[in-house]
Amino acid sequence: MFIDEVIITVKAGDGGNGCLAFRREKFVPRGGPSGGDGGRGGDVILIASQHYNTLLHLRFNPEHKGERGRHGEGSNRKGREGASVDVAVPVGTIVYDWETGEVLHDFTEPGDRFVVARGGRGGKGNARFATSTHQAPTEHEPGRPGEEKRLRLELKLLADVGLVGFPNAGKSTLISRISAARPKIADYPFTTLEPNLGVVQLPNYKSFVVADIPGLIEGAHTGAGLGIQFLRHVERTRLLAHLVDVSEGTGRDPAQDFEIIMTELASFSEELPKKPMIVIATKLDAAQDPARVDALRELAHERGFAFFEISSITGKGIDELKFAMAERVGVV
Ligand SMILES: Nc1nc2c(ncn2[C@@H]2O[C@H](COP(=O)(O)OP(=O)(O)OP(=O)(O)O)[C@@H](O)[C@H]2O)c(=O)[nH]1
Ligand SMILES: [Mg+2]
Repeated sequence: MFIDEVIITVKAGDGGNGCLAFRREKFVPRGGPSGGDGGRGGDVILIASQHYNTLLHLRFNPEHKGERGRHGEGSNRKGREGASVDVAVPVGTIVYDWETGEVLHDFTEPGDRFVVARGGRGGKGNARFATSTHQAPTEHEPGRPGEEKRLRLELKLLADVGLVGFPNAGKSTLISRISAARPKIADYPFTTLEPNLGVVQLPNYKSFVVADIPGLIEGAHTGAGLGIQFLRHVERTRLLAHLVDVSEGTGRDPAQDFEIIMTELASFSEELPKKPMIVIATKLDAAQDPARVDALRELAHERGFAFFEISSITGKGIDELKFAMAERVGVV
């Protein structure tokens, strides 16, 4: 299972209480007020780290607390500040307030820091309340509570290439062919229920990441099939690879399939159809009628998309495709 969402609670440290004290010393009659301020509570800070690719580590560790500030003490001693706590999240994590749904932060750069819960201020000690007409104040404040929040962290898969297409188009088969990913493959629709990531290694020791997501069908944007929410996983890819099954087995027209998917992409967001895209005719080994491939190729070219023909069974076109993807995501 690929974990891409987790709910955590963060609680910054409470401020320490201000102190109530008076200076008491031999030979110093009526020593003034000397209660120190409480220390500030520690923050909870989220930090984007390249050492994590998933949110899994937070799933098993869902509570993070800043240290409480120490109370103020006599002799005007201020309480020590509570230590902050750092929580590492992968680059690409989006932080939502669980209650309001508001986006609090979007981590795009490694090392990016965001104070998600601020520590409470320390209370003032009674020494702070002294004035010329009020020389023996007994007022002192309690520390303020640290912020406490429930957060929903969402990680959009940072894939370079997103595979989209109808169920059974051969998306999972392709990713298993070009990467070490071994998703479930079967001849029924909606085999893939969760996105799969695959790392494609190139001979130049570079690599890129491909995301295989559940298939789309007509009306997916209204909830048909598995819906279109999985498209958020390919929203940030640099390239969409649109797979169209051109074999007769579908009982559908490939050109029409292509249009249906384009409509669904557009219903997800305006940006998605504007992304660089390549069109891939799949299952060439099982396509009898070349006219089906020709029509799709023509349509793709008309729209300005590069067109590829592959068979994941025979291996036809796979290497060229891999290279073309690598080129388009800038790793060759
Ligand atoms: N003949 C032939 N069959 C293929 C080819 N690629 C995939 N298939 C078959 O097509 C069926 C569906 O393949 P999947 O890779 O599971 O398709 P998918 O696009 O991931 O489908 P969903 O996960 O349901 O969206 C399987 O039975 C595969 O064996 C191919 O190049 N040629
Ligand atoms: Mg699949």
